[in-house]
Amino acid sequence: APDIPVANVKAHLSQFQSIATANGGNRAHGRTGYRASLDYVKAKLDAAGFTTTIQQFTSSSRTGYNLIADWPGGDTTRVVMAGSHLDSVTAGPGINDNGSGSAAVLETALAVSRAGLQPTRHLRFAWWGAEELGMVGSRYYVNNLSSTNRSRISAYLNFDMIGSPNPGYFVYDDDPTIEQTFKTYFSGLGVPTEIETEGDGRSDHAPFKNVGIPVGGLFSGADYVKTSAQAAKWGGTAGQPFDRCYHSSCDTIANLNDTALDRNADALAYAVWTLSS
Ligand code: DTR
Ligand code: CA
Ligand code: ZN
Ligand code: ZN
Ligand code: ZN
Repeated sequence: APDIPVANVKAHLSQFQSIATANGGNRAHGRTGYRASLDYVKAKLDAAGFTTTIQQFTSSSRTGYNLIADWPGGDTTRVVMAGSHLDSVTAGPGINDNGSGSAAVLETALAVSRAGLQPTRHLRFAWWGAEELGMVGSRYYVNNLSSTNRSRISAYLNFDMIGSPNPGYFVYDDDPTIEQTFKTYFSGLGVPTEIETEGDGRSDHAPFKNVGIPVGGLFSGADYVKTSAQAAKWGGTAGQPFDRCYHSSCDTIANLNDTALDRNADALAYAVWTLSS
């Protein structure tokens, strides 16, 4: 798998920051900043040769949107998906939550295009709307899959908060094969990981898991506090939250740890390359 340039990921995050600033300070469901974020991501993918689809839904009497991007080719009876929610809370620009996941998934998709990757399995990328309202967009997507199309999804990888300023390195403990793929990558870096336990039912992998699709993902921590043992192995500050700006107005472009963002983006690419061939 290629190295994902963290500068490219940060460039997308700067765009999300500018979009929030130009749209009332957020990128929340039903607000102009959300659709502007989606239009930015879609334009990049269209230019890179993806087949993009916007899926519309209603939540809290406002229109929401999922963006689905298919990389042409591969065995469409075996689909590997990677996704992240694109919406923020109304309190702020949502750069770590979840611009970080959205930007890393976007840059990985663009790396697939740059490489002209021809995976054995079909690759599909997704940016979900209205996760903050209760995983509304991802649930809508899963609920609207035919049973045939649902059975064709062999893996869903989720990335929700992967650049936390006081980062931990958590790997979802759901599907063992997917978990091992991520753990192999991080052990190659010499970075210890912990299993992600608090998140089941709290992000967009839940609707996929609920219908029996193998899921996995990465997480750098939210409002929980980093222990001294965790600070000893990961650095950062014990006794402080992994992200003290979680769901706050200070979740801006300054609310990131670039090393965590870089490592997680590279792990994302490694998993996409490995699991799709
Ligand atoms: N609920 C997510 C943030 C979140 C909190 N714990 C986890 C665990 C795994 C993934 C995500 C999360 C949100 O606020 O978007
Ligand atoms: Ca990198
Ligand atoms: Zn959130
Ligand atoms: Zn989130
Ligand atoms: Zn889990």
